Amino acid sequence: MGIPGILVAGPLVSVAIPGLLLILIVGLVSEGAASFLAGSTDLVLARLIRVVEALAMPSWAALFRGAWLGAGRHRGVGGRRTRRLTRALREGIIPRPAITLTAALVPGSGWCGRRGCFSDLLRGSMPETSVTTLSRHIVEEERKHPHATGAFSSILYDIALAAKIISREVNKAGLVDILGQAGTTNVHGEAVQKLDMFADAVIYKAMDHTGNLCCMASEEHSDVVPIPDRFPRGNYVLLYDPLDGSSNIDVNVPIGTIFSIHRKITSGSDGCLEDCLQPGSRQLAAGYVVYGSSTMLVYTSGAGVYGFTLDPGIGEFLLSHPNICIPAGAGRTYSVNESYTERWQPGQRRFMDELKREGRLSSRYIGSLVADVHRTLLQGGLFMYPADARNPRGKLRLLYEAAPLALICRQAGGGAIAGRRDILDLAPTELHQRTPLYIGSLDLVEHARACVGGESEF
Ligand code: FDP
Repeated sequence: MGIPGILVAGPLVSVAIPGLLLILIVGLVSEGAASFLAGSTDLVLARLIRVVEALAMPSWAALFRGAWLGAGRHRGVGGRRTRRLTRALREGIIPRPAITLTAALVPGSGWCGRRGCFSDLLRGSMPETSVTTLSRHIVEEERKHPHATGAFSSILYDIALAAKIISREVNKAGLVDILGQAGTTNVHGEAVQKLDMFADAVIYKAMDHTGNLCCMASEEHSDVVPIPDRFPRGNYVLLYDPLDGSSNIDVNVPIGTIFSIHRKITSGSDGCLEDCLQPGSRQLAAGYVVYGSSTMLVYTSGAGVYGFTLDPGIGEFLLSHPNICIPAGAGRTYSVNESYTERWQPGQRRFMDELKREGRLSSRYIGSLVADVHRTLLQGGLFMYPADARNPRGKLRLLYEAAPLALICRQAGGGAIAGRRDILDLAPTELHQRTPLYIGSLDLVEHARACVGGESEF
C-alpha cells in the first residue's frame, strides 16, 4: 500500500468507506447498476464525479476528478493526460492531498502504484526554478576541498543562523516605541535590551559552544572574548561588529553585521590577542549581513564573492548574487561625509575637487558603513572615511570593519586602502585600532591613493 496508504488508513475507516458506499448506492440507484458500471474507467469516473457533485461532496469530486484526469495508461510526463493533470495541479483545480489519496485508493487510475511516474507528475507541476540555498552552496564549496573538516562550513552556518535571529529583531525595531524604549522596561515589565547588545549576545551564543572557535573579539567588548570553560576549543578566531550603524536604527536606515575569520596561530588550546591581531591578508573568510529592504548575507572565502538574500517565508538565505564583481563605468557614486570638509587634509580636499570637476560620479552617503559599502560593491564607486583633524587615525575599526570589507572588495575586483597602504597589508597592534578607509572600484581607489597617499601616515 505504501506511505500514502498508511497515511490514509485512519480516515479510510471513518470517512472514506462510508462515503464511497454512499456514492455507489446513489449512483447505482440513480443510473441503474448496469449502465453505471459499464464503460471504460474514464466513463465510470465521470459518472462518479456527477454523483458526488450532485451530493455536494467537493473533496470527493476533487478526488474523482484527479482519478479521471489520470485514468488510463500513463503516457509519461509530457503526454496529453499527464499535461492535463499537471495543469490541474498547478492551477489548484485538484489539491495535492486529493491526488495522493486517489493514488492510494483508486487502482486503475493510471498512475497509482507507479511511484516513479507519480512523483514525476508532482514534480512536473512545480514551477521550474533552480534555487541554491546558502546550505547547499556551503556544502558544494566544501566538496571542492577534500581535506576540509567541516568546521569552517559550520561557522558559516552558525553566522547565518545568528543573522536570521538579528534580522527578525531588527524588523521589529520600530515597535520599541510601542513596546518600550531600549534600556527601560516594556509593557510586560521585562527589560528591553539594546539591539546592538542583543546582536552581540546572539552571535556569541551561536558560536561559543560549537568547538570550532578558540576565541572571539567583538566591537562590544574591550578585550578578547574567551570560549567558556565547559565548551571545547577549535582552530578559528571570529572577529565581528554585531550591529554596525546602530545609530540609524531609529530612522529605519539599513544597518549591518560584519565578520572576519582567521586561523589560530598560537599554540595552546585557548585563543589570545595574538590570534586576533593578524593582518587582513590572512583572513580565511569575511562577510557582512545588511538588514535593509531585504536581509542579505555577502561573503567570501577567497574564491569570489557571493550574495544571498533571506527569504523570510522559508527562513532560508538564497543565492541571489553569484560571483559579485564591482562594475566599472557609469552609475557610480562617491560616498563621504562632506560636512567634515573643513577638517580634511589638503590631499583629501584636492581629491574631492578633482572628482567634482570630472563630474563622472554622483554622490551618496547613507552614514551606515555596511549599506554604503554594499551599494558601492553592487554599483561601483568609492566609499571614503578619511583621517581628519578630529580623527587623525580615521574612525572605522580595522579588524572587524575595514579588513573584512577590504577582503570582500578585493575578491570582487576592487580595492581598499588606508591612504598609502592597502588595508589588507596593515599589521594591527590593538584590538579596536582605527583606520582611514577608501574602498571601492579599483581605478577610484588608485586615484585616491595618488592624491592622499603622500600625506598619509597609513
Ligand atoms: P555609527 O556611528 O552609526 O555606528 O562605524 C560606525 C559608523 O556608524 C559607520 O557605520 C558609518 O559609516 C560611520 O560610523 C558614520 O560616521 P559619521 O556619522 O561620522 O559620518
